[in-house]
Amino acid sequence: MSDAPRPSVCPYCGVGCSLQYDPDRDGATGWPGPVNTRGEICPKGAAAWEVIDSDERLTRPLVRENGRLVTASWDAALDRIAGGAARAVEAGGPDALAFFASSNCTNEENYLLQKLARALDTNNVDNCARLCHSSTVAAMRDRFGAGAMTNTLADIGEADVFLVTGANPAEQHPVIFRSYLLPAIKRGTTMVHVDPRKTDTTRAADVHLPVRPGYDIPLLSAMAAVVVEEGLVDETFVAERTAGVDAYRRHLDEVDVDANAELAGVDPADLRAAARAYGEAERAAAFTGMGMSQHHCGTDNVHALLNLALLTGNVGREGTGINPLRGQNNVQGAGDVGALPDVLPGYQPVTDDAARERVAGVWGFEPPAKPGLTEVEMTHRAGDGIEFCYVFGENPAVTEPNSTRARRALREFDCLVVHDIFRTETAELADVVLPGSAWAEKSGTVTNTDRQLLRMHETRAPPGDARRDLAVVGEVARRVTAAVNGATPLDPPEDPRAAFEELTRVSPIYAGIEYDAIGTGSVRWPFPEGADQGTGVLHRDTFESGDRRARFDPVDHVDPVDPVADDHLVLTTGRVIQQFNSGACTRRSGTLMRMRGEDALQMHPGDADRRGIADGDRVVVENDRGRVEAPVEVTPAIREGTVFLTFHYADPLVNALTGDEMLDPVAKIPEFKHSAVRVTVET
Ligand SMILES: Nc1nc2c(c(=O)[nH]1)N[C@H]1C(S)=C(S)[C@@H](COP(=O)(O)OP(=O)(O)OC[C@H]3O[C@@H](n4cnc5c(=O)[nH]c(N)nc54)[C@H](O)[C@@H]3O)O[C@H]1N2
Ligand SMILES: Nc1nc2c(c(=O)[nH]1)N[C@H]1C(S)=C(S)[C@@H](COP(=O)(O)OP(=O)(O)OC[C@H]3O[C@@H](n4cnc5c(=O)[nH]c(N)nc54)[C@H](O)[C@@H]3O)O[C@H]1N2
Ligand code: SF4
Ligand SMILES: [Mo]
Repeated sequence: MSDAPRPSVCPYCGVGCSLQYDPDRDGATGWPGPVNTRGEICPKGAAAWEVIDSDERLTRPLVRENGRLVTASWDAALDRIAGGAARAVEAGGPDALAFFASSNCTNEENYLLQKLARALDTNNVDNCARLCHSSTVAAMRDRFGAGAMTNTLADIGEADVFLVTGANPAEQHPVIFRSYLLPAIKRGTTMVHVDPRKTDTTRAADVHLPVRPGYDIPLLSAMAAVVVEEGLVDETFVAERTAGVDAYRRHLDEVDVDANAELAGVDPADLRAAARAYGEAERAAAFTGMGMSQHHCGTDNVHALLNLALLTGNVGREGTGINPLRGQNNVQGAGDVGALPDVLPGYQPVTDDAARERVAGVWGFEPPAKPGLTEVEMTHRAGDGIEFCYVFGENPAVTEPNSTRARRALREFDCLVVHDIFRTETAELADVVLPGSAWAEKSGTVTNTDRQLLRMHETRAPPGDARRDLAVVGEVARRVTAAVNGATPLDPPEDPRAAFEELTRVSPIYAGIEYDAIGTGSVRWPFPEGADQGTGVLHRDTFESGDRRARFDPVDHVDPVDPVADDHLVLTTGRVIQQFNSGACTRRSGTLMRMRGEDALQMHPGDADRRGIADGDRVVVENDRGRVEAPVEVTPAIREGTVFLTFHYADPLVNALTGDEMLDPVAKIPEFKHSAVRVTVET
């Protein structure tokens, strides 16, 4: 294959910038696409070619022999996988199998992986959206009928007010921040930022509420109470488009704004100013991120935000809405195509008889009706009911909570398969490792944060014996369904166009979209008949649920899981612009490592003084779950009592400290944003 430039999609975040290979630079460069219309990109996009070119790429399959991973032929590796799956089903039935799909991979690849799970008669398939916006999606689907951005990047600039909570788009969604949010702010849009830290996003804010981690519900309820107190309720919207306002108002009557502000750790006057700004705005758009979603009350956090939006009529018009900024380049799509344990493609519940029958009409077999397990639950069942696990493009040894327990569990599987492009920390624990293709080595579609389907175009062949991901999943599907007793044999197409065409026949939200029509542009779901580019603003006259009304859902604060003793600090975790998630790709980029190669624990000067810690000191951060060491960055940018580390590194492995004991009861998301820790100077 020639290196002729062909536009593709950045492999990193959910913004979905178009990239292409530039032979002159021998690297990636921005290409004016549907999102980055001027070809603008961030440092990760600019360094994305280093993933392709890295000499650490997996080029041969590996199998474990006598405790060590050794190179093997594809045939031998696939035989091991088929044998492992057959043994697991023999011993424990189809639910002894587990599949981790990949939000970094295409719709077609994920569609095929979830179909494989279901052909094997299990719904044990999930993707790392579980650790991410599963709570947001649960709350939004419940109330509005769709778990996706209500609005589009093109219209959010019409907002008079942005309410950004638990998100840091300046670093995590840089092109959205620079090309969509900042220009509006420069034109006069007011921004309220809710975050325990001052970040690059906060610099553009008019009001900053440095919330205590885990206390978003009291904060949002107090904002709603101010809206009522000051007569800022959108009475027409509430009367016509909502249900249950009386109970919600009674709930708000009980709210003491000052007491809630104190509980949430913010200045009551600032909270009132934020509420007033949001309530008075003709159009206010909310953006919500991991600071909201990654709590054991993550679903309720988002319910509290939805209540505020309904009370002020900020849904269903340009420049309003609830806009979760999604994670990877295809985390929206991985869910859309059914790589989730409770829904089929297009979010049709597995428990819905009619939906299963419809799907069976295309597949020729009926998927199982019992919802499967979620990612953390599947890990917890390793060696205890689940014996075979296929991990596609994820690195749970670094990214799941309570790493010590997670790594022990990953070793417990009788057969752990890792299908990746690098020999990751998870691959080190595997029985079989399959070398796949990176972003410029595959074609297919991904769905970005504002529901746009974008096409990736292959520029190069994968290195060595590595194969295209769709071909790998296809071959695994052929071998495994042939080996497992009672499975429906699959012989999937290796052409993404054909896979996409089948997907559009199975998934109602993608119905009618044509692969070729996407071209180098985009098409947005939902895609009603006769649509040209799909639907922009959702919930205009009716909610996607089919109802004209959405209900209010009063929620109460629940205390964080970890009790915080006097000598504890609260650890919250997150990201920086130069690194991505487990760092599997960005830690292998020389350019990005030069920009940010070491992690540091952010700590407030007051907390540092009390412990005799100076900027740059190495400290031990520990709790009952684990212990890590890191240098300290003393900074007033973080609220007192709170410390912050990223999870981008295998060392310090911050997830050694996070908990998996109590998951969100609805979305099963773990608590990544609140752990009690002790910090001491290393001796
Ligand atoms: N550069 C970069 N970009 C990325 C990624 C990356 O790793 N690196 N990952 C991608 C992925 S998978 C995702 S999901 C998105 C995530 O994007 P974001 O949602 O922006 O991610 P985080 O940095 O985890 O969390 C955002 C903010 O929440 C704050 N926070 C912590 N606790 C609380 C709390 O209790 N309440 C509130 N209100 N805020 C709190 C943190 O201080 C942090 O600044 O980014 C995507 N983009
Ligand atoms: N403490 C803490 N932990 C967290 C979070 C947090 O905020 N704090 N955030 C959570 C969130 S939001 C998320 S989304 C998860 C992310 O968790 P993961 O999905 O486990 O993390 P990634 O590093 O994105 O893993 C992607 C893997 O896919 C591989 N890969 C990339 N491109 C391709 C490809 O084209 N083909 C194949 N086959 N492989 C590919 C990479 O090498 C990498 O190993 O982490 C969660 N963990
Ligand atoms: S903003 Fe996101 S999609 Fe765009 S170049 Fe940066 S990492 Fe890639
Ligand atoms: Mo994520």
